[in-house]
Amino acid sequence: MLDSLSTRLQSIFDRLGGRGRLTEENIQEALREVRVALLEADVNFKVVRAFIDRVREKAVGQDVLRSLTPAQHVVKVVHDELVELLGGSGHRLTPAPHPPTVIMLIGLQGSGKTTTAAKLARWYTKQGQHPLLAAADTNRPAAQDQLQTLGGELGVPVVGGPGQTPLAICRQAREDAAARGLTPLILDTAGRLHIDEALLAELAAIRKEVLPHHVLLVLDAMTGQDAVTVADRFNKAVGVDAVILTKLDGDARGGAALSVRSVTGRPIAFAGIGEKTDALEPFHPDRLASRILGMGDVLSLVERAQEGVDQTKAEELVRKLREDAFTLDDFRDQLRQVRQLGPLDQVLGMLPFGKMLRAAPKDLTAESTDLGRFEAIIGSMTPDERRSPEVINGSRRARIARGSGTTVQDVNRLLKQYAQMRKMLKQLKGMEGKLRLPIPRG
Ligand SMILES: Nc1nc2c(ncn2[C@@H]2O[C@H](COP(=O)(O)OP(=O)(O)O)[C@@H](O)[C@H]2O)c(=O)[nH]1
Ligand SMILES: [Mg+2]
Repeated sequence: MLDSLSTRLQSIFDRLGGRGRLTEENIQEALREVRVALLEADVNFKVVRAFIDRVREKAVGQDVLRSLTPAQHVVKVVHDELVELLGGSGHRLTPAPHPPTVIMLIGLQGSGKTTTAAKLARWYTKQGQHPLLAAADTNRPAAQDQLQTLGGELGVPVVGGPGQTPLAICRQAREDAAARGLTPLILDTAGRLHIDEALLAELAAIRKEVLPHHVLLVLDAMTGQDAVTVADRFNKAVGVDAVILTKLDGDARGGAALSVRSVTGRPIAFAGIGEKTDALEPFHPDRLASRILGMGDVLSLVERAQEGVDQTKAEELVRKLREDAFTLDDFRDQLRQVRQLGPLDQVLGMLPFGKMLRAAPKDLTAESTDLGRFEAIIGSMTPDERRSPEVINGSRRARIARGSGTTVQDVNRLLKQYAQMRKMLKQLKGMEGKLRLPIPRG
């Protein structure tokens, strides 16, 4: 997520932190580099200018230079201004006083509306609600089928079929939702490759008649600066209450994410971070700012962990890491849990040291595919071997391989990866004290 911008900024601040004493000129120079990094990330130039001005005002003062850790101070100022730029405290969709809450998704073709409609349905289902999806994209024949399929997978009802106009589908859907006690109602509308007046008129008519509580513009983060122009047009013609940024998992340069709030004045409500229906997150400006600056997004990870991972196990793991008592049993649990959290790459991106881990030995990141084999291997070890893997000599390896239907090479590979993981965890522990807290929080 915004990887290249993130790498650039982190290297600028690493260099700044690496100089002993800072002069005002050092800071000015770093800010010039930040400016270039933002422009190259396709952030709107006016936004960049205002951003750098604000940071400069706060970061280039005697107070900063005299503080013990001027570089950290500068990072903190940049972090805080990034949070502001991304929308401050974030934006939540308030439920309507009388259900159904109606959410209308609009945006260009391919921006991710239909996928996002399904993601939202899943998200609200997880919150204990019973949503209804309306397939109001009659432009492409396959669009309604696409939503029907996704709704079917999620167990969420979908209304709207061929032969009805978009307006009729939305109107009918609203009545259905009220009658069946379903909320929120999520309207998936048609898009075009480019904005055209007919589309805007159709959407404006739906808005006027169906009166959605939240009109959400679905924006593809990969479109960079253009996204901002698109947002402006939709906002003027239809009215936009908030934005959902999709495809933040891709190598989006970040321009849209960082500009859209300040150019349109509309907050970002959710972020799409993958193609599957679970890849949607409420947008938290402070978390993304921390991620961009390499401070990790431990909070999002914890939230996911709470969804998928056994809490007591997680706590036990932390204790074991502290006591350096990480056994093969723990290794197996760990592999299982990591797999539940999502693709390893996404998970690592949320950790403060995720970037470093991503550079870790290749075969370690291939672990999820080996999971079944690993489970079998660990399963045919004795409890003793699992607790103290150093007792596993050559003949034991052969026995374990036979017992698990694998080869001695597989057993060796597992033991090697376990050793690597232990080593990495130890390093992490050692680094944490030094690197984890560059910024005083709050
Ligand atoms: N990687 C990624 N792909 C996405 C995301 N959201 C949507 N997509 C993909 O973008 C393409 C267009 O999505 P779709 O929902 O059909 O767009 P629509 O035309 O606006 O309805 C599909 O291939 C989706 O799988 C996202 O957050 N991340
Ligand atoms: Mg669609």
